[in-house]
Amino acid sequence: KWEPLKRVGIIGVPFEKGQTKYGVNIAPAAMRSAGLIEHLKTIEGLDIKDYGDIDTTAADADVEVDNMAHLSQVSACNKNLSERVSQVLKDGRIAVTIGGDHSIGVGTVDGHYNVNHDMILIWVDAHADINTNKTSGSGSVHGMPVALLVKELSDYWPYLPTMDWQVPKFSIKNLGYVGLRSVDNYERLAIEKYNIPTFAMEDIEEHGIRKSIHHILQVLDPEMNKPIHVSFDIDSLDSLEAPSTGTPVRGGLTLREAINLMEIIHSTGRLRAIDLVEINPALGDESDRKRTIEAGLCVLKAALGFSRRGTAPRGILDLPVQ
Ligand code: 6HN
Ligand code: MN
Ligand code: MN
Repeated sequence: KWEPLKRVGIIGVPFEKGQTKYGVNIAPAAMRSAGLIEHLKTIEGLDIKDYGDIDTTAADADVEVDNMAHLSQVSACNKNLSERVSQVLKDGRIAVTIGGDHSIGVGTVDGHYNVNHDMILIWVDAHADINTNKTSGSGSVHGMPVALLVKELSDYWPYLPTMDWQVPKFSIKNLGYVGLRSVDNYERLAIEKYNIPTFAMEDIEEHGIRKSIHHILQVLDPEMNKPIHVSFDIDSLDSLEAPSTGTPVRGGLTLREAINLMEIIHSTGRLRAIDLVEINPALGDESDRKRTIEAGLCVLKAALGFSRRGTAPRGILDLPVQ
């Protein structure tokens, strides 16, 4: 019943206020100048529309929430982003969002949920990003998007000025994790309390990436009938594969594992939104930057149907004769 969608919409989100390091905001421009669109065009039959960048220039309004930096700017960016993601999906396209730091997951998932209430969310990350302002050690919102999104945690937040547009409606029961290896104490408590299907690196060692993602999909959607949202933090990859990122952690996914993960998700035909976040081209040297951007491109291509086996020319049955 489900066939991979051949139409995609690209959204850039040059946003960095969910964390403290300069440079993650230039990733959409860096990805575009590295040939993002041209790379995706190598995928047979893919129809690509670029929706441009989200306006992320809101001034910092005077809102004070304890241990939560730049909330009003995070909020303004995500509100715009949520609307854009909904629009892309209503246009019948897969929403491909290039961040920006991971606080933008609030807007992408909110915008997706508003169109597809039955969506499931696969969070691919070294981190769980499920801190509240009470449990966070950093006060950076990029460590909090999952906790902001799920309705089960709404009682654990204070009133958040400027965030009235975002009523958490997504259920934590529709969330799974892949790639975790740096999880804070209360994040682990939340994973256990809500029994979130989680394949941390040691579980991936045990089962392999293929069984890991099949297991998550089986738990979240046994009928195999729900739209999939993948929020892919580039730091899920080992920092040797993707060094240019703000919170690198050694011992992560190989690029081969991440590509295979995305190939499997593509093959379901149910991928409707993918976020690629936390690439920071200002960190590391030229070779780090190039390697990280290339890794991101490989992940996106695999998600959108690029075949490592190659693709024969369409409608042609034989080699050309002399
Ligand atoms: N990311 N758990 C740490 C924190 O500050 O809450 C790290 C978060 C990293 C967030 O990589 O998207
Ligand atoms: Mn993250
Ligand atoms: Mn991360």
